[in-house]
Amino acid sequence: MSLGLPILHRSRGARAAATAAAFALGVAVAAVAAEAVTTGANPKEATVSIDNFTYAPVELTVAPGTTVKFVNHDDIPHSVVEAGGKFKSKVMDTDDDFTMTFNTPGEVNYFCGLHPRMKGKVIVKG
Ligand SMILES: [Cu+2]
Repeated sequence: MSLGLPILHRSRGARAAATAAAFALGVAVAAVAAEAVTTGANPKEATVSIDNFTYAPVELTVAPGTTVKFVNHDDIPHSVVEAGGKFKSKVMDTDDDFTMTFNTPGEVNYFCGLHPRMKGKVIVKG
């Protein structure tokens, strides 16, 4: 009987380890699946439209590595200026666009250099 207990302990430990491994594997598979969705038909591209002095969507959430195209549909020139000065588009006339790739997770706040009340945000989430 003194031999039985250690064996029982070992099998319990092995089962716990197997469960932990299966869980870890499940998480890994889920992560790969999510990645596949992001990189599938539309390989990490998104668009922000500028219409009637408004960026749309005003808050855009993207995966790291996404290239965002800002397109000015207004009859008025606009631009895209990162709040911390990290990037700045030229002044975009009607139908002009500006592209920027967002690699670092975090929030990027921007505004229009010509109309500083126009504000938008890109949220980069891994
Ligand atoms: Cu503007």
